[in-house]
Amino acid sequence: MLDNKLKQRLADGGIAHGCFYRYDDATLAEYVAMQGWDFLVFDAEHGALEPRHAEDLCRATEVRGVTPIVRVTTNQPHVILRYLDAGAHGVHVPWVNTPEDVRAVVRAVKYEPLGQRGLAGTRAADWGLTESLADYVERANRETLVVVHIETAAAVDHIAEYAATEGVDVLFIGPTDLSHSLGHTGNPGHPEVRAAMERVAEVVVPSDKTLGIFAGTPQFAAEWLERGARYFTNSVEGLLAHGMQSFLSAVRS
Ligand code: 3PY
Ligand code: MG
Repeated sequence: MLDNKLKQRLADGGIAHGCFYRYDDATLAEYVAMQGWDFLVFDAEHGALEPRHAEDLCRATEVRGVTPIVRVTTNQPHVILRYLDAGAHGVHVPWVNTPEDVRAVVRAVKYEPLGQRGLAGTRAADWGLTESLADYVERANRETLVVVHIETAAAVDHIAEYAATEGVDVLFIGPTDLSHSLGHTGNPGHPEVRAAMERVAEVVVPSDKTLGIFAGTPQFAAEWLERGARYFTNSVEGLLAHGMQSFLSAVRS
C-alpha cells in the first residue's frame, strides 16, 4: 500500500476534490484521474463494481498519483475487507445510521488493536513482498481513510457521537439521501434539509474530523467551503452532462 496522499493533504488542513466513478473500465478511470482530481471514489454502492474491478481501477489511479477510494456496497466487514484488500486507500461507507454502525465501520477497516480486519498477504499488503506484515498492519491502520456518510435523519441526530469516534477521518454529507430521509426527496435546498446539513457542520467543523459533502456545482462547493467543508466530491455523470450540454447549446445557438 502506498502512502495516502489524500489523508496527508487533509491532515495538513488542505482541501480535496474527488469524483465518483462507477464503471469497470480502468483506462477511462486513468483518463479521469489525469484531469487533476485529488482522489476518485469507485462506486460499488450505486455501480456494479466488484472487488476484482476495484483492483484494476486502483492500479490505474495510483499510476497517476491520484488516491483511489471505494464506496462500498454496504457496512459489512466481509464486504469492506474485499475492497480494501484490492488496494483501495480508503472507503466511503454509506447508510451509517447509528453510533454502533460507526464503530462497526472502524472495526471493519482497521486491524488489531484498533479494529478486527482480517489479515492476509493481499494486493493491499504488496503480497507481503515489500515489507513485513507487521509493518504493513501499522501502515494500513495509519494510512487508510475512513469516510462515513451522513445521509439520514438518524445519522444527523447522532452526529456528536460520530464526531467523537476514534478512527473516522471524514464525515460526509450525502444531500440526495438526506433530502429523501427528511421527506423532501431530491430537494437538498429545502430549508429543513439545509438546517440538518448546517447542524452537521456545526458539530463536525470544530471537531478533529473533516467535513465532506457531495457538491455538484462550483457554487454549492464554494458555499460549503465557507461553512468549513474540506472534502468535496462530484460525479462523472454530472460533469459529462454539464460539459456536453453546454457544448451542444453553444454550437446550436
Ligand atoms: C447522497 O447524496 O446521498 C450521496 O450518497 C452522495 O454521494
Ligand atoms: Mg447516498
